[in-house]
Amino acid sequence: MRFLRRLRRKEERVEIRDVLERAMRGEILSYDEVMSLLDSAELKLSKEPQLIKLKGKTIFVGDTHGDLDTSISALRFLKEGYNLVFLGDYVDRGAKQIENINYLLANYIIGNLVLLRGNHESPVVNMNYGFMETLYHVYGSEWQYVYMRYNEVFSNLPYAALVDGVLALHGGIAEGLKSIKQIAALPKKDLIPSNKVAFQILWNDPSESVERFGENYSRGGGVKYYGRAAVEEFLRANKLKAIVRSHEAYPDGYMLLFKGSTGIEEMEHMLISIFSCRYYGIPPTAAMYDGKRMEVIRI
Ligand SMILES: [Mn+2]
Repeated sequence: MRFLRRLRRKEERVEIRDVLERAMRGEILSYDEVMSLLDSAELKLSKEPQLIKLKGKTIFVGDTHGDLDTSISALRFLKEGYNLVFLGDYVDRGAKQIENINYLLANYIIGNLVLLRGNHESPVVNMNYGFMETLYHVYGSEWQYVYMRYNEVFSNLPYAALVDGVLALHGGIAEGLKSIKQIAALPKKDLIPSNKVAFQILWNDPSESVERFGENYSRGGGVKYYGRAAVEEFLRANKLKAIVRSHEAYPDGYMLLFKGSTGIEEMEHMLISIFSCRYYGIPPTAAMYDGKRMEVIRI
């Protein structure tokens, strides 16, 4: 694949600065431009730890799924001095999948936002829910090289972020996950991913109807529901206050689960689920956390 890819490179001279500017304007890039964007993104992402540690006021953004408007709207918080953590699922389903992921990667390359991995940042999912097909329509006979390259880049995205006692990840905690140190030790470049803990971090859903873990048949093999006791024990063992996750579009754009004291103002639940893509008929929602207080915001 690597050899083929090199063969496909044309002689077009690409200035990375122009590529980044075009991506940040939401323009579709040529084959050589997108390859150069992906090279730069991978170079930086490959050095990221699997568990990103941050301090200070932070905005968490849920699934965007091709919703470029939400991503643009969220980026303004960087200028206001917030950390910005996206919880994954940038491609598939929505109207501007390529524009959305390129916009985020370009901003990531020049800035310091955090892009976590979602279950759609994997070829087993994005070959079926729109991203592969979209690349085919835009890049014609070269689609497969671009598609492969995006997924290689996605396999470098970190799985979780830790901000003042709050753990952010796409799906949630996993059966067999006892310590956040295990997250930090997860393998990079795991394309599917094949690691069971990593897979569940991307796929699992919280549920008030199970105590610890139960089969999540609605999502398919290997996916679990995690319940109150699992969350409580995990938070206590890791001296954490709460979990922020995405992955499910609740009608109000967010949902609080597992009532209990967290030590965070405005948050009497141990978990908050947020969703930020406006194509689901829900208000696009994010969470704002300053180390003391958690607030739901519309973006
Ligand atoms: Mn998801």
